[in-house]
Amino acid sequence: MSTVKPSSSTRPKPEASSLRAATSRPVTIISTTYASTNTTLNPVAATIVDFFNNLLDQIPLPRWAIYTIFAAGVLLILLCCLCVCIKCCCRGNKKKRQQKKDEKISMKGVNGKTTTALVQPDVGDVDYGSTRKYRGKLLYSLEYNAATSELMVGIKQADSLKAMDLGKSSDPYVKVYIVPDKIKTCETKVFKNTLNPGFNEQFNFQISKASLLKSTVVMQVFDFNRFTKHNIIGELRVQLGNVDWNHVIEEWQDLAEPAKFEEENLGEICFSLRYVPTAGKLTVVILEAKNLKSMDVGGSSDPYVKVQLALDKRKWKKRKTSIKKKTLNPYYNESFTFDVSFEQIQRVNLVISVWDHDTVTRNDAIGKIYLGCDSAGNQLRHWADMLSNPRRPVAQWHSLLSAEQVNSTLALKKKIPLPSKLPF
Ligand SMILES: [Ca+2]
Ligand SMILES: [Ca+2]
Repeated sequence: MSTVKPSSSTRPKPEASSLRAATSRPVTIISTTYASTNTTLNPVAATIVDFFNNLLDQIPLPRWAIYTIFAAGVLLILLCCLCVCIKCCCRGNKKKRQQKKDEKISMKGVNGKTTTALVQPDVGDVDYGSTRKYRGKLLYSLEYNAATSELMVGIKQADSLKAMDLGKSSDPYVKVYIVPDKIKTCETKVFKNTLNPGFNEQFNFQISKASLLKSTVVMQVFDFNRFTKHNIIGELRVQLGNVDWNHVIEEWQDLAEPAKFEEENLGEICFSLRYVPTAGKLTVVILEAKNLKSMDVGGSSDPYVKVQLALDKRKWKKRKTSIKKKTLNPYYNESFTFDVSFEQIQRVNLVISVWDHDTVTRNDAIGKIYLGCDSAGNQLRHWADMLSNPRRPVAQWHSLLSAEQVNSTLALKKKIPLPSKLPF
C-alpha cells in the first residue's frame, strides 16, 4: 500500500523497487519461510496461518510493531486479570476476617446474654424460689467444748416445711452428720403430720479443734414414709471454720436444695429365704454384702450380720454370722434355720441388720432392713416370693436403711417370754 512510507526506507531494495506489489511480496517470502515447515502442518493449520498473515499484511505497521502492540495488549490483559484476582482474594479475606469478627462479637453477645439473661435468673430461681418459698426453715444451735473436743449440734424446731405427702403435710425428722469425716449419723424422732415440728434434740460429736475448722455440719430434714422411700425436704450446711466459737450459735436458716452428690449409702446385702410349710422351717442364708459404710478410722469396718425374728412385733429369736475383719464387701454364705409354723409365718417379721464389730467400744449398726407381711417395697416382694415358692430358696439384694429409720417403723416390743410359757 502507498501509505506504508516510514518502513519503506529501511526495507531491502527488491521490495522497495516494487511498491505496487508490496502486498503480495511478503506473503511469498513468509510462505517460503513456512514452506519448509509446511510439510509438517496439515492443510487446515496452513490456511489459518495464511489467513493471519494476510490479516497482518493489511495492518499498515511493521511486523515488530504489531507484535509489540500485541504483546503489550496481552501483558495489559494479564495485568488486569492479576489485579482482579488480587482484589477478589483480598475481598474474600476481608469478608472472612469480618465474619470472624462478627462471630466473636456475636459470641460475646450470646455469652453476655446467657450469663445475664438466662443463667443468673435461673440460679436465682433455685436459690430464692425453691428454698425460701417451698422448703421451710430450721432453727439449730452450735456449741463447741474445746476441753472435751465435743461439738453439740442442737436441732430445735422447723417452720413452714414443704408438704411432701398427699394430705398437704409431712412427717419430718432431721438427720445430722459431719463431713468429710462422716463418722456417725444422728437422727431426731419423727414428728407425724406437721409442717412446724419442735424437735428439741441435741447431738454430740467428738471432733478435734483442727478437724472442726475443716468440717461442715450437715442437717437434712426428711419426710418419713412408712411404705416408700423417705424424701428429703431440704438441708443446711454450716462450714464450721467460719463459726465464731466464743458464743453459742442459735439461728434460723432457710433450708436449701439438697446436694445430690452425697446421698447416704449404707451398703447392700444379699441373702436367700426358703420356707417349708409342712416342716415349719424358715431358712435364711446370709450370702454377702457390698459397699458397706466404713465405721472405723482408716475407712473400713468389721461387719457381721444379725438375723432376728419378731413375732407379733415382739423380739423372738436371733442368730448372727461370724465377724469379717476389715472389709466393706464381706462374704459369709452362712445358713440359719428357724422353726416357724405355717400359722406363725403370717405374724413374723425378719430383721436383718449389719453391724460393725468393735473390740473396745460398743458395736455400731451399719444398716438394717426388715421383711414380713407388713414390710414394704423390695422387702415385701422378697417375702412374698418366698411364700409363693415354698421349698425353694429365693435370693435377693437389698439396700440397707438406717437402723433408726427401721426401728421407728417397726418399733419392736420387748422380748417374748420363753417359748415353753407361750400358749401355742
Ligand atoms: Ca410422709
Ligand atoms: Ca470396727
